[in-house]
Amino acid sequence: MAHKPLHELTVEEFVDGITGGNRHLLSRAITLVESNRPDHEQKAHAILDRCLAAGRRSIRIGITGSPGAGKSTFIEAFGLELLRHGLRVAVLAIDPSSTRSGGSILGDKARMEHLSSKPEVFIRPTASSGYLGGTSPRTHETILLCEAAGYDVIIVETVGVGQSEIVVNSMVDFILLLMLPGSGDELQGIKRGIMEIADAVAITKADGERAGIAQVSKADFESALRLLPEKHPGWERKVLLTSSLESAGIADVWQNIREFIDNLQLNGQLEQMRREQLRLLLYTIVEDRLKRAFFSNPAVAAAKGPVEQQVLSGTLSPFSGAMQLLKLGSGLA
Ligand SMILES: Nc1nc2c(ncn2[C@@H]2O[C@H](COP(=O)(O)OP(=O)(O)O)[C@@H](O)[C@H]2O)c(=O)[nH]1
Ligand SMILES: [Mg+2]
Repeated sequence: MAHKPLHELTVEEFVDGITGGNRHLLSRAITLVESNRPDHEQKAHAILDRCLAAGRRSIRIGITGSPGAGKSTFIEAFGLELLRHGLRVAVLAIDPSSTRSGGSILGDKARMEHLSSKPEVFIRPTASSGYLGGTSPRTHETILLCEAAGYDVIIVETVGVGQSEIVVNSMVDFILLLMLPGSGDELQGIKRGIMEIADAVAITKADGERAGIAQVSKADFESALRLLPEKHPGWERKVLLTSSLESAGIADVWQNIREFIDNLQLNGQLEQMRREQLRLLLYTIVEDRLKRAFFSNPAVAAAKGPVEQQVLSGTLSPFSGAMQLLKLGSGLA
């Protein structure tokens, strides 16, 4: 492709393009955000600063659940529902396995076939680049770019591996947890942490022979949710039955999210939540920068292997090892 190299486009060209709805430039700006090159990063942040100043707002929805829970298929049906309401939709599909194979992303694209062909829709598969569960400050920055591009609803798909949802929780307004029919027994274990951050649960694939068991799961999850502490005071978390294949219950999910947003807007919680998101982004960026600066320090890079070996062989304690590295890095110890 005969694109101008990224560095040749000015910040103004990027910002005008993004805010003017140019999907190609939005995509290239996201590539800058994801780049590790210092000049790219600098440019990305200049673009982000200008984009934030545009002050556009969206509804940000996190969709989480185990692999195979039906997230991508749900987003296809849900996205089409949003289009019927005249909304523009951005989808950030984050897949931790994508760095290795790329295969699952292709699968996701296929599952969002109708959605991805619409001009009002922007779909961006995002490689996790080593972050737990695939979310990073970059995901948040990408959300901000999509917002500046005028997308009304931004959907972030993450695989439910535990920690990633907690991170996503800091950048979206609403978290929808997708669960398979008959998964009620998972309520005892690891899924509890994820349940605590969900604003609603959708039982997926409630069609065909699974319809009956989906009803049972709905009741299981409803009672489990009642036992959890409130996430947002005054918001009662619902369990909804959905079938993406039959487009059933999809409109109810959107209705539920609208109610949630209206509810939080009325009592000022939405504003508070947005401020909290910015506060967390501030510190996430600081931590991310410190960490990268530290590990890219040549002295640290050289000592890391040997120190690690000594810790593993028991000749050095992890604490002393950490201090050695920190001293080499920046005198932080
Ligand atoms: N019967 C039925 N199957 C579904 C439904 N939604 C998804 N599936 C199937 O479940 C599998 C996993 O779906 P996918 O969306 O890729 O799940 P993800 O890994 O959570 O993104 C696919 O084979 C889908 O065709 C549904 O509503 N009903
Ligand atoms: Mg998927």
